[in-house]
Amino acid sequence: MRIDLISIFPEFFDALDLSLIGRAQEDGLLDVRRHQLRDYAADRHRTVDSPPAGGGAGMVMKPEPWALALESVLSSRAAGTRPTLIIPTPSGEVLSQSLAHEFAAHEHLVFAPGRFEGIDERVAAWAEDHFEVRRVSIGDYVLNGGEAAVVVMVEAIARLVPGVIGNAESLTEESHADGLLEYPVYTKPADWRGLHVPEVLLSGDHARVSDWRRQKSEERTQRLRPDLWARRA
Ligand code: JFT
Repeated sequence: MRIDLISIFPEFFDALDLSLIGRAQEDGLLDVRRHQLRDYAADRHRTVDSPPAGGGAGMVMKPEPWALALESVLSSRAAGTRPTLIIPTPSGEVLSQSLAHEFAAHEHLVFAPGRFEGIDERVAAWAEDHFEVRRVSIGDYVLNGGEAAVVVMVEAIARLVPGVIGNAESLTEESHADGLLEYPVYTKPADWRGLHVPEVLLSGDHARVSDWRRQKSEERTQRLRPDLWARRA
């Protein structure tokens, strides 16, 4: 999978070189490319923002640097392909595990995280001619810009690309895969500071263990996430 990240803070994405996603890049499963939006500005001050049309507080991102940066990505894409452009915005569709799965099946994702009061709306309109454009939010709280949201989205999506997670079982057993929360987990020692690992987990009876885990997952989901329980698979 190819991933392009365009931002005035490309260093924000250094965290993606760590751990699982970093290994997947070394293994050639992921090709992550960062771009400095200011490299596509027209003036010597490398200006990317401008006052909002209609007035009001703050600044808005100018459309032309975005178009030039996106055109540069398009010129380096696989011939005849239509990449998906993901624009983080508080007003987008909210990221879910099923949306992450959908994006993980795409061959080329381009992320356009902005700053200030947002990106001139015409960038998304113009991009429709070249990309599948998606406006996505990571949840109902306010960030100062799209970069932190992109780190979250890339981590959620990239780990679903075949081969990125070595043990495919850990994908099917995890939280949200079946609409249930995780069961509690323990390790050695069996008695730690007077707190004990549940006896069933030491029994060696795999059927009892899996029944217990399913029961704990269901209890937790009903108690902590009645919204998930109502819509479970
Ligand atoms: C916030 C954001 C997401 C997501 C992109 C851009 C500017 C600051 C801002 C905040 C409130 C209203 C602008 C962004 C997000 C989320 C994404 C931008 N801002 N207007 N905030 N919260 N879940 N994705 Cl561009």
